[in-house]
Amino acid sequence: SDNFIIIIIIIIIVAVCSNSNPTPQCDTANGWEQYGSNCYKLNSQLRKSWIAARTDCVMEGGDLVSIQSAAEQQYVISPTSDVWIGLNDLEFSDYLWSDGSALSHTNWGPGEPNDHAGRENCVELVTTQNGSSYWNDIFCDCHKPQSESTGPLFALFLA
Ligand SMILES: [Ca+2]
Ligand SMILES: [Ca+2]
Repeated sequence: SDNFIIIIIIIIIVAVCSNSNPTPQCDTANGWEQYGSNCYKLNSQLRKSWIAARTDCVMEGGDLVSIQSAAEQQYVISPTSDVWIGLNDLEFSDYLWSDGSALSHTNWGPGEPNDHAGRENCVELVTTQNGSSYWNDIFCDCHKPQSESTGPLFALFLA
């Protein structure tokens, strides 16, 4: 029975190893783009609340984007001025990413997050005219982006 246990252990190890492919297969035919070890997609749905935007991302197998570094923030520059990202403090007093990743990098605008009226619990990514960007906490039931002409939301596919 010692041999049996060893065989079981080998089977378990093989199963784990075969699952640890670090390279995602981004569904480029459906608009997903690879950057680093993640896949990203501009969601063309216009004017959604944070919850509705996140639901769209989850339905596609991803989540609202989490931004882990200045380099990733440079990649995630919005062509519009206001799109949702995954950061929120809906459930806890600390800000958390909706995909469960840790908050390791921040890009708050001056004076943000200010939790205006005590109910700014979701975060928008604002891109300025010169191409820089910052985060602002804002009401979750705002409909983002406000522009009627273009309106991508960024989503992160969890490979
Ligand atoms: Ca808040
Ligand atoms: Ca704010």
